[in-house]
Amino acid sequence: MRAPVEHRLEDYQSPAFAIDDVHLLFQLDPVATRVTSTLAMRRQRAEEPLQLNLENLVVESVALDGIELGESAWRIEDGRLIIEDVPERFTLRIRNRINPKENTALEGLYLSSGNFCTQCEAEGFRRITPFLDRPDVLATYTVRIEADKSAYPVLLSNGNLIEQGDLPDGQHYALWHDPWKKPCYLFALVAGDLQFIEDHYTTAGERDVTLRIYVEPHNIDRCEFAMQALKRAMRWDEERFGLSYDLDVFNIVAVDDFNMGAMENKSLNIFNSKYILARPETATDTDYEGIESVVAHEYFHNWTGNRVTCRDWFQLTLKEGLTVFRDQEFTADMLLPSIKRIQDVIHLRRYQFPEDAGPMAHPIQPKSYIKMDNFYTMTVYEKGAEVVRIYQTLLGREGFRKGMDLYFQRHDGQAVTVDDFRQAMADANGVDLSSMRAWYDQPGTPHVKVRRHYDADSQRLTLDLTQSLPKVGEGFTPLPIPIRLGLLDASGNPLPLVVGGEELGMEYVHLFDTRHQQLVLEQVPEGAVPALLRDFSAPVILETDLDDAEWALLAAHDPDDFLRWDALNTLALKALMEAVTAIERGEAPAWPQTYLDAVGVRLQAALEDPAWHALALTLPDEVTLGEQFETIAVEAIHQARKALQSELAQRFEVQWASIYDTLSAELDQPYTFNAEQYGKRSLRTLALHYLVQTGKAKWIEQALYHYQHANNMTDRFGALRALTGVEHAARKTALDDFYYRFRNDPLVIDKWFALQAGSDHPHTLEHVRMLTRHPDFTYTNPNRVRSLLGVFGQNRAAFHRADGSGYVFLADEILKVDKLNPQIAARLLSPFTQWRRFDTARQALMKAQLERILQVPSLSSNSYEIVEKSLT
Ligand code: 0A1
Ligand code: ZN
Repeated sequence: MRAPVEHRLEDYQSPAFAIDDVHLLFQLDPVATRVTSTLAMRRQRAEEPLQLNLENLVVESVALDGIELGESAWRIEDGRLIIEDVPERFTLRIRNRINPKENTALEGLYLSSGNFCTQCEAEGFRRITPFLDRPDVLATYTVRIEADKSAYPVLLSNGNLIEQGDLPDGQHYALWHDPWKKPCYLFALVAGDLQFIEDHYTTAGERDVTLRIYVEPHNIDRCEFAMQALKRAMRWDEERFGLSYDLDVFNIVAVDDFNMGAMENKSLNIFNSKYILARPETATDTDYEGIESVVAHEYFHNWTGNRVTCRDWFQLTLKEGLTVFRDQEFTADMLLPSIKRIQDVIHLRRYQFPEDAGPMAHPIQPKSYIKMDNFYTMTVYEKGAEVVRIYQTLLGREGFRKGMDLYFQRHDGQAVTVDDFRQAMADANGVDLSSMRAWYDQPGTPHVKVRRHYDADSQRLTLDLTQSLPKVGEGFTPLPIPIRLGLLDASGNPLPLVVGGEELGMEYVHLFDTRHQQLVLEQVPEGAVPALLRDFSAPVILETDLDDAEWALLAAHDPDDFLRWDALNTLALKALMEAVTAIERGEAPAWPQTYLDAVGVRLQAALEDPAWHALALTLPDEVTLGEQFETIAVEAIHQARKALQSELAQRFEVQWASIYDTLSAELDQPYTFNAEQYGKRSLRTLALHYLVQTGKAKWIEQALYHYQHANNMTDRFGALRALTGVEHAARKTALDDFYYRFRNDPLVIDKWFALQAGSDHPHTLEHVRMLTRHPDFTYTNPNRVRSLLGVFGQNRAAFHRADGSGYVFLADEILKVDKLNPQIAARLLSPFTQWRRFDTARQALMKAQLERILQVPSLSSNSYEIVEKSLT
């Protein structure tokens, strides 16, 4: 194996050549596509040879200013086409061949369901034609596509359609021109047998934009929701950020085989069909929510990513952190702001915190990489969004908007860095934000420790704040951490905050930006409780000295929806942690009365706010619970959570049943995806889960009835999920029925695979092994692979079986995937990266698999990077 090259931020050099204009001719053929590229180039640095990136393609000819170059004038070396001698300005014409059908990596030009499509981010364009494949080379593109007319009636690329027509031999062509300069990672091409739905949007500046969504013909009745979501996103971006669309057409294409969620190619977004297709009978509320936010996310990239792009890939969070923040704010406005924030925090703690504590931890601006694909991470995206949110928390919404306006004013049409973004925020508000740099340079989740000292005589409550960054250690640079706080009296009434004699209102944001600080709150009555980190104002782990009664007070009374949720969640976590310790000692868990009472109170009020209560009454997942311990006790954690679930089920059976019945009556209406129904369905499904957990036959039968009579996928799948956890004939009845009902619907069959892979049934490993041989399983479709193998890797009980058989199985499967699609294989490796967190026996078993994988001579550099970093 060739030693993989590490790319480092500190080595950045501006490009030696500019490409101002690109003409591409595609003569499409599944196994031998001919690409002719004509590049208008300009030297920017003296005495350097021209070096174009290339991968997996055959160069047939090279011509400079119209003159064919002999074989001695150019050479191919280490993934580069090198031409030693070129003038100041010149036109380069390259002809090359590619094989889309063989392209199972799904980067560059490939086939999905027989249609051509492309994926160029991050470095896929070099698999199409030799190029300066880097985001700081911006050019205008004109693209001519030629293909068989009957097989590929639709031909699409970026920008505007200039011309189309027929050619001899049943061929036809289309000519597209994109007037906006763009980096090659935003190039796209689609050719296939597709149908579209069309709609229009009129921008604030009166531009009429034609909107189309293209899908395979049998999916044409599932696009309407995505179209409406797109229009909502377009309006929202005008209202919130003053940003309008900048072309007359906006096209979306949905394909079944896609490595990620979707891609923001200029005016031709390509989507994983999972994030477009929806009908009530086939998509759950969660699917609808995902569609709305991904459609918005890709659309928002038109400004944050496309109009202003990244100088290099180390700046990825510049576009991704910012665009995730924007889609979070959008979804919050469309759904319910507090619900969205809680969901995002659950997600961050479940996926990003472990990444940030593990061997793949990296700053939101990584400093080096082997394969850029490996850095499309929860850290760059979700923690990156939290860091953008910090600007808004510090500057206020208006100040943040001013910063955004200045950012676009300064940098429209440029490829810039995260420092340019920070500077725009600072300059627009006349403040110094240089300390924010610390968030970009250091990995790891910061810890904030709070200790209280109350002096009754002076009525002062001193908060002793300490921050640390365990991942970096003693030498860390302090981070600016905004702490949004309030204060409640002993009966839960809000109190005004007084600091340094100044009255600051009922809530304020304290900027904690040193290692250690004391915050003295004045005029504080005895028994008052501080409410810290409202709205989760920073991505940190908070360690306080609050006792259970104080958490319960916050859970019952804090005005902040997030903090009330977090308080109850903290009580649940504490109860579960004690239970884990008890189980490890061989004792039965005892549940704290304060927690049980708090749950009882919530159940009384649940129907007043179903969406919030559905989140509040869901127990922390096993991974988040495991994060609380140095060593993850797989079995004890699993048992503790099961035990608490069944305790809450039995103790509150009457309440769950009443919630279930009331909501069933209220939900007896046609399905619509809206916040109200969403909340009610979530809570009703949760109630059903708890009822099934009682183990009583009547509730299992009820769940089966619920499954059979559902008029939408949310309810049907909710009931099915409840049933897959039980040992009862109803389990098989429902699973079989589900398969036959939806066997022709791949996105639903993905759910069927995922459900079995994630089940806590004792035989999950055997089921998953069998499912890899199921006729509907395939290693070439990323959604299917993720549904089965990705979900299995996240299944604590099944993957971490004590005998190590789960590890051997998954390692074998990853090696199969690695040969076909390295990006997906590298992602499947993620559960292995956590090996140091488990007991010594499991550590050894996991490590042995990592070492075995590393020995494979043909291992991809994607997988190599993950395995190698995990072992060192
Ligand atoms: N930029 C897209 C995500 C994306 C990233 C990489 C891809 O291939 C390696 C594909 C898509 C987004 O943020 O939506
Ligand atoms: Zn994105």
